[in-house]
Amino acid sequence: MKERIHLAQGDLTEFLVDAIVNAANNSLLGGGGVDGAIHRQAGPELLTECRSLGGCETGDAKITKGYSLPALHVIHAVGPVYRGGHSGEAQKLASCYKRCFEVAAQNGLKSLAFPSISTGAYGYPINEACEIALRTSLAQLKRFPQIERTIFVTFSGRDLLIYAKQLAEL
Ligand code: AR6
Repeated sequence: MKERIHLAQGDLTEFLVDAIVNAANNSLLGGGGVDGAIHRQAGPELLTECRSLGGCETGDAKITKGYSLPALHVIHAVGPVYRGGHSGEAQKLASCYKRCFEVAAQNGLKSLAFPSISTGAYGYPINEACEIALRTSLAQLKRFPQIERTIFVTFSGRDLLIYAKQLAEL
């Protein structure tokens, strides 16, 4: 399964894959961080489609087209705000990744690129979030052999090293 996981450092909005995953909020109407970057690159049609979706629960994900992005689609996932770790955050974050794979499979997608969901504005500690991201994704890749390529894209070199270390240890 691990051979279908790749790591990269850079700007998620530049990746040419079937879908990039957005670290969105419940409104799905845009924000800062990777969400802001995705909306800027995709153009205003993305917001128009997002308005029609009626928001999204924490731990769930919804798909749109990618518009002016190189990626064909955007899967908007809503991660939990980190409140110390005893408010179901781990389960909600795992659910986010799981739902992204389910939505990707339902739409016949073969390649996905993820940001590190919840680890920016939402404050999730990177080490814990990274372990959840990798473990959940490995389990989902087992379920969905048709998903050929999953890339975890980190903004910082430090985060990339954490992903590389944890992936090697799995
Ligand atoms: N490419 C790759 N990674 C990025 C990029 C990018 N262009 N920009 C930021 N990151 P965040 P969250 C990294 O805050 O914590 C928004 O306002 C960033 O360094 O984007 O899930 C939404 O609307 C961090 O490692 O998402 C929500 O309200 C990771 O992406 C809220 O923020 C996630 O940081 C969601 O917060």
